[in-house]
Amino acid sequence: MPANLTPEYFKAEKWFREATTAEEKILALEQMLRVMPKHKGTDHLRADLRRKLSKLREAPAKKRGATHVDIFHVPRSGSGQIVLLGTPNSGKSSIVAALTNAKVNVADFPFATTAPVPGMVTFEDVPIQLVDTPPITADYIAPGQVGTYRNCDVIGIVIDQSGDVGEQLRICLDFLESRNLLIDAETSAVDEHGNALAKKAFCICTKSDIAKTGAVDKLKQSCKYPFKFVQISTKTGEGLEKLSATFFSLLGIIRIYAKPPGKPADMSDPFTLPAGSNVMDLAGAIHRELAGKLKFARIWGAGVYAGQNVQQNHVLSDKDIIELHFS
Ligand SMILES: Nc1nc2c(ncn2[C@@H]2O[C@H](COP(=O)(O)OP(=O)(O)O)[C@@H](O)[C@H]2O)c(=O)[nH]1
Ligand SMILES: [Mg+2]
Repeated sequence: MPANLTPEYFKAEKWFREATTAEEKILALEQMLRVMPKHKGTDHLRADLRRKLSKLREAPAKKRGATHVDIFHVPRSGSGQIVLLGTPNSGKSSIVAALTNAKVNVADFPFATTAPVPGMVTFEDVPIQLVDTPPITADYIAPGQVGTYRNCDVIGIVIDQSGDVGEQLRICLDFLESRNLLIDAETSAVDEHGNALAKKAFCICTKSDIAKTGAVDKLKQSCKYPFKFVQISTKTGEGLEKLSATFFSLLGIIRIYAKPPGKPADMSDPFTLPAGSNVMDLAGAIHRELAGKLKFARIWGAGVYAGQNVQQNHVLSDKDIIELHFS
């Protein structure tokens, strides 16, 4: 064993040992190589890891599991995907049942949910996908379930306020940290394409109607991450509107209504774009070919004169109405 291997390295090594798919193993090996101290003593290990990595990368796709249906892969739809994470009976399925039309199994026994179930939440006029998941425990997580989290935009950590909140949070954070799924100031790991592996996360504190006193304060004190905490009860409906609004704000998206010249805008069906997008990004989102033909745009919205002409690089705000003019 080479000297000077760091806790970060051992964290990545644990991730590698527990990985069940080739994709996950590749990510873990890349992370091991990234955080490994570079000196003579690690040369052998480095070469060994590189060999493992290229073997995995060269394996044909079908050997890497592409031929069987991956029940943990939830195809995205809507303007963003939120995936729930929590221990048994924390109230995950109840949230999806309360906010969407999806058929989920709410039950007072553990492991009633065995595969991810997506539903669609509508916040104002934005459809957002919300995914129910099987529970995790300190000892067990379904093989492949990490893939569901790998693929999402935001992770909702579900904590039952009537139970042991500290223990539930610890189990969820251990899982996320060991897979590099949480934004962590020390290692913002990226995959081979440079995409961040870490996800935004926040806490959904359930069962407010039967909460232990001070449950959320206790959670906040024991949590080292600057999460948002939203308290809800699916029995009384408390906090459910705030929860949908939080989904929207954490997705970091803006709504833009397109207006054909001389006609009113279609206010029922916005385009959604990442916050910070400009007029050119909107044209590209409507149709790739349009972006090249864009001359200028007129805009109605916050901080501009109604109908003001703006250039292609004008940064858009949520709820702007845009009239695009092409050559
Ligand atoms: N009192 C109360 N019970 C709840 C609430 N949400 C869920 N439950 C109950 O908690 C149990 C587990 O809920 P479920 O949504 O199936 O949890 P999951 O295992 O995390 O999907 C069920 O008996 C629910 O009726 C709530 O807001 N208040
Ligand atoms: Mg469930």
